Amino acid sequence: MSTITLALSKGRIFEESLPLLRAAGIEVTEDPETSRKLILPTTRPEVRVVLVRASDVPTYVQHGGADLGVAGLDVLLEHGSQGLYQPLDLRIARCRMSVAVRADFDYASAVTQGSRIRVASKYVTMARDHFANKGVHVDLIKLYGSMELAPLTGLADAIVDLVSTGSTLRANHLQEVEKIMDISSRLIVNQAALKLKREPIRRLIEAFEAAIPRTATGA
Ligand code: PRT
Ligand code: MG
Repeated sequence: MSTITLALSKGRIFEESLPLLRAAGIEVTEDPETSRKLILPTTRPEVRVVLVRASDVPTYVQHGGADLGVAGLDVLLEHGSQGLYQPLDLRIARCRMSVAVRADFDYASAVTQGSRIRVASKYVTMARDHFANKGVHVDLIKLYGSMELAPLTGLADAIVDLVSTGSTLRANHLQEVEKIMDISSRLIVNQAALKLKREPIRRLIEAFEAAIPRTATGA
């Protein structure tokens, strides 16, 4: 029996993947918040979970360190998804990629055609594409966290960041002025594993698909 390795990141992706795993008959038998293990066994002897940073999930799956993984669309767009099979939108860890500015900043005037704006973000590729499509020149400042601070300190005019409840923006007196896109997590699969472990992977994909959360509107 071939082993199946699934890469997940701790936190919301791990938590929200559990019901999908359960639907596939997989229970993770150790809690990543209390265990120091990076390889977690499951109730299915041939299936194991490896815990990696959210932004490292595509790398693990691309190079075969894991057969499958769960990664946010933000991570996939920023990292690139070459050589990855993406069979499912799992509709978990949902949020949106947005532009935010200080409440006293006139965004509408700042993004007229041909203008110039300073934008700080962890998502420089997405930010560059977004403003290029609007015909706005952008000076990009790459940050690794605490993006909310950039407009407050004068480092940048705007940030491009993930928003879910909006409470982080509100707490820092920032305003969401434009949604770039909706974000959710995707199942990604290593291409070689898909060929070599075809049947077990196909069964997993089917079980996950049947358990994807649907909204009340069916959207
Ligand atoms: O935290 P770490 O540096 O280890 O890695 P990570 O931030 O990449 O991982 P994690 O687990 O925080 O996020 C994993 C994935 O969850 C992301 O790649 C997104 O696809 C998805 N996701 C869903 C989110 C959010 N919702 C979210 N709200 N990722 C980040 N956030 C941030 C947001 O940017 C804000 O700073 O959480 C903060 C709180 O958001 P509000 O709007 O609810 O206040
Ligand atoms: Mg985080």
